[in-house]
Amino acid sequence: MNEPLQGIAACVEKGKVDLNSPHPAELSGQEGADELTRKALDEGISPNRVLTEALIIGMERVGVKFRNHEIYLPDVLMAAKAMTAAMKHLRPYFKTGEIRHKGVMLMGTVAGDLHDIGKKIVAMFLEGGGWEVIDLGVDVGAEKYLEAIKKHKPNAVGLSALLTTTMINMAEITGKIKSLYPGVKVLVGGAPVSPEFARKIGAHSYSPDPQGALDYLNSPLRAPLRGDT
Ligand code: B1M
Repeated sequence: MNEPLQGIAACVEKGKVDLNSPHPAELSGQEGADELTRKALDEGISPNRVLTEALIIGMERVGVKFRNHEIYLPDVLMAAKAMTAAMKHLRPYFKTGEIRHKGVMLMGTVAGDLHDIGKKIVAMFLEGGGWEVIDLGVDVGAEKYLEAIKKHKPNAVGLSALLTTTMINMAEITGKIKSLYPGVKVLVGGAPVSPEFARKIGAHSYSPDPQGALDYLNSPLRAPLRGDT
């Protein structure tokens, strides 16, 4: 990997947003993901290389460390912030078609549930992994998912729930999506959700964390439920 790309990947991994950001202390006073991404593009490095050889690599490292409990939620949030700062320079190239997303993913927290922090983190990971993510917000019922599928024609839909009383709503939403749009994959997650529950409601995949959701999307949409033997 060339030096500017290595620098950007390291900024995402360490959550170094820009020159003025005090975090992490060891990079204080140095340029962050924001400035390094702008410079890389100005030097003629293709936006696609910045995405695939720097941002995605940085976020992958974060995902693996988070899964292995080597880093914690605040570190992930800082990494996502750094990635967002870099992504703002890449957005125009997505619009011109110069870089293409791997696919489209709809994300929402299911009906009755207002918890959105985890869902947003998953969305940021997927975006950092090269997917276009359309976030439908919280308290999303079957009808809203179905309308959005019709409009955006996603490859996959992600359902998040944090309450034992709302995770049951995943069953109806999953059933309707599968019967009306059999080509669309349904991924479920959130603290109370388990592989057994996901299997019971017929979801295509379950992941306890953002990296697992990304791995599933990147695995030609054929991965078995995590937890399967
Ligand atoms: Co709520 N709340 N809350 N709450 N709240 C919990 C979830 C609870 C466990 C607290 C407790 O009692 N110990 C409990 C649920 C109990 C249960 O159902 N068994 C609870 C309750 C009861 C409630 C209310 C009912 C309280 C009340 O009013 N009496 C109420 C419900 C409101 C509603 O939704 N209708 C309520 C309200 C709230 C706040 C609004 C105050 C706030 C939410 C703010 C917001 O999101 N904007 C809140 C919060 C913050 C929490 C806790 C403290 C933290 C949740 C969180 O953000 N975790 C939580 C207790 C706890 O977890 N310690 C709690 C951090 C987040 C990064 O993790 O969301 O798990 P998480 O997401 C992870 C993974 O699960 C996974 O990846 C994420 C990143 O690692 N993941 C996916 C998530 N979605 C995924 C989807 C995927 C794949 C992976 O694929 C599609």
